[in-house]
Amino acid sequence: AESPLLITQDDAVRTLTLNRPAALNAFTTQLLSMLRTALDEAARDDSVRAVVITGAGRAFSAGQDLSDAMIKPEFEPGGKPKDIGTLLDHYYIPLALRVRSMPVPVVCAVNGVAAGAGANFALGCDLVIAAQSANFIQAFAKIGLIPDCGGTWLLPRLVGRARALQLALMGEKLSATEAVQMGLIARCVPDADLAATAQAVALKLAALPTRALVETRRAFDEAMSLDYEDAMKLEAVMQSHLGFAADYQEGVQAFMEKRAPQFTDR
Ligand code: T3D
Repeated sequence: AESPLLITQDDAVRTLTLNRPAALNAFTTQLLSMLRTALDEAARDDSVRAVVITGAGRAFSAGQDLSDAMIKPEFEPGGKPKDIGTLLDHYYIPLALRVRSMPVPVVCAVNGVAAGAGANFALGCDLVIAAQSANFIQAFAKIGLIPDCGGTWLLPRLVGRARALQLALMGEKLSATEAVQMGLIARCVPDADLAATAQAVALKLAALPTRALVETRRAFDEAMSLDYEDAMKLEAVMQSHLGFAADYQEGVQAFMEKRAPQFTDR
């Protein structure tokens, strides 16, 4: 059988494609493990300067595979429902943190529906670009759960409490266009252009000073829990380090010499 995760590389861009199209790329524990391993490998590989995550077929991901053995409640007498908390602790949390700590930028190309953990996994990536026909569904409430895979943290921060509650409680389909208008995602493009746009964006990111991009993500995340002054103090500490790095020297020198910079830090 074909692998549930396809891994390809074009130039400095590593692309990970969720590949269980018949189940709308729902996450099994196997797929979650493979995704995390693939991200670990990309993180270790210096030839990789940007990652694209996308899905095969008509969906990005329908979230947790509700038929996967680990979570299927057993209703036989004496059978116990499996603990979803354990599933989150062992699979979803490390995966989401892996994305958030990648040493290179991560672009999510949402090619179709992104539901439940599939939506929130996508929203945790650095840049989310959706196909026009894609949509986002906070499907959790419909099956008696709360938004997970970072949803409770991400949604109110991305769109504010009122809209976050609207999305999470109603669990309605949100089109890619509405998602852009709401500020949930950065960009939406015609379906036919999605793959090429994601690749072009990733290539552009790959040519930029990687360390500065990753430190920007980290500064934004850390500033969430800081006051104005402390955020600026953190900026000063991070800027101090970046100011001694080769990329800064190259960036300034290239500017002065009116040539394209060649960034190498990662
Ligand atoms: O225990 C836990 O849940 C742990 C925590 C998990 C976090 C979560 O992710 S909870 C949310 C889980 N996801 C959902 O509740 C979404 C379920 N899926 C849907 O609501 C719909 O499939 C969609 C709205 C995403 C798409 O609808 P539609 O009509 O375009 O497609 P479909 O016919 O429903 O699905 C196509 C196939 O994919 C179908 O299989 P079949 O009948 O052709 O053999 C369907 O069963 C399968 N599929 C879709 N979603 C899942 C799935 N199989 C397993 N798990 C899924 N989540």
